[in-house]
Amino acid sequence: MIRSFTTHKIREQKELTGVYWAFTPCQGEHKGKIYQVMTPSCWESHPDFTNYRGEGIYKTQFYAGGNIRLEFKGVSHTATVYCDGKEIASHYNAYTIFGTVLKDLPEGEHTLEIKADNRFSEASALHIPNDYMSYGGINRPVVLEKIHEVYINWIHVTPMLVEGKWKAEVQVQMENIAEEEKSIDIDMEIAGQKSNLTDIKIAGNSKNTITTSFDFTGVEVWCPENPKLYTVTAEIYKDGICEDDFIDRFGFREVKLLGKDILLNGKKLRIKGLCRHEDHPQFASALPVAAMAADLEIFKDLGANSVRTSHYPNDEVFLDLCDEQGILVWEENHARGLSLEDMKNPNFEPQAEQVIREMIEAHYNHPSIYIWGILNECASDDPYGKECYDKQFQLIKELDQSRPHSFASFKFKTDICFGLPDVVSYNIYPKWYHDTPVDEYLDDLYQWVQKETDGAGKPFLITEIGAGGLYGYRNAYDSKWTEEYQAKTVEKQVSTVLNYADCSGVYIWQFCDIRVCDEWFDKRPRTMNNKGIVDEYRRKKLAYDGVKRLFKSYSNYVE
Ligand code: ADA
Repeated sequence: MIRSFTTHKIREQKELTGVYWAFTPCQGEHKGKIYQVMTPSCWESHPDFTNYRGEGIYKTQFYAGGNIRLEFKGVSHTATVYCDGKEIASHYNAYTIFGTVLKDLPEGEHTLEIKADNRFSEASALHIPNDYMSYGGINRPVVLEKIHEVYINWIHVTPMLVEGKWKAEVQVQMENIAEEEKSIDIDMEIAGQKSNLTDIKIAGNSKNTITTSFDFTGVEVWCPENPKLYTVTAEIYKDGICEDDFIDRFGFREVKLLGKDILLNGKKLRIKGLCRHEDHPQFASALPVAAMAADLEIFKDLGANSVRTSHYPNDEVFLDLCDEQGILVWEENHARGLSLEDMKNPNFEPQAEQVIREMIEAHYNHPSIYIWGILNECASDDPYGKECYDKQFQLIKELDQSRPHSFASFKFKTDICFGLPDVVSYNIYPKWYHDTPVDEYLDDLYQWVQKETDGAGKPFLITEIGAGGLYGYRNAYDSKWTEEYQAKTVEKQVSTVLNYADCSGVYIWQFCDIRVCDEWFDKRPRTMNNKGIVDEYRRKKLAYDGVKRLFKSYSNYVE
């Protein structure tokens, strides 16, 4: 599924889902053997490739002609794309969208090949052996479109409340793939308001972004309790004929910071969240929309109001569902636990910054996203690391001034970056990785931030706290890894954080058990990260009811 709503009524689109692809591994014992598969899917979901780390080629046919655009929602983790044997695109990172245009394609059958590579190497600074699985395959949909010479790349809507009245700034980026300059008209409609711009010029082979402002009366705000969504449409006309259109959704909501509070529509937010990986024993990281929706039903049953997309940009369909269900999102670029050495890989900065650009360009309009995160638990205790954090925060502010930003630190009292983010966030594991009492540990850390760092006075979030629990494991003394120990510990951790007046909320680590890379076997029973409140099949552990009771006993806002 491309999106949970129609994004085009004029532009012809065909999702290459539900068609057979021929899959061939390029290495390993099955090298050269041809398999019939459907996408989106990861090769680890096939019995012959449950642990295959290498390259694989997916091949299918399509019928088209004229100006064709191909969009790849996710290929894991490095893609090289060929049409009729000729390379037409390449991309690094499993979690962000890329596309390419084929001009004047001859009408007829064509062959599309996507080579996916999930190997680890110096060329991959972000996908590294880690405490989650870097799968291989086409993890999100491939979309085939027919376009005219001028088409719309994206629409960005920035709602703002000015003296009690809602306004919105609307940016439309168009692309002209012809050699010569083009002149077009644009009709826009947004939440019932219309506008028409004429004789917009776009130079040959270039992009042009136009900006228009609108005023609104009588609109409903988007909030967890009433996730009201509105539609924005732009249509391109040439000589009176509509040649392209783009439809997106947005919400009237405002995120501001006031002292130590995060304000959603002027009210002090209390985050009751869980960290979620895109991971499933059947689907790997290529979860179908029904599985995503089922996960969100569990979030709602728990009384959670937020999800942290640990540790990468999520599938935009999942974000659509969060918009519709009123689940707030902390979305972050792709990084987990990169050391100073990892950050000094020459590929790190360009690859990390590319993810930020692609994430914000594609996800800008989602009202559920209230904050952008970066670089989870990277080298924020080092001057070089700090320079990287600083550059990435500056890039976020260039691309989006409407949301705060943050990063999740695990550097305890050695972090030197808290002057950079809008919100100070920590991952802590008292009573799991160390037996310190939770309240003592939390208060000691918060007071250190206030007294010793430039993070003083900023909103403060706990972005990870939790404990391991093996589904079905019991013993006579409730040791670590029993469900009893996890339930008792998580209840104590979550209640302590939610009771801490100076903290804006909590994300439990984590929603469900997930597969991790083999290299993590020695630290992870079952080669899984077992800190889920539900296991990988989404079966409740003992901790579930305690979390539900706690989350339901706190409102979404601090009175
Ligand atoms: C870190 C990390 C998570 C996970 C967690 C754990 O906080 O951000 O991805 O690895 O630790 O389970 O220890």
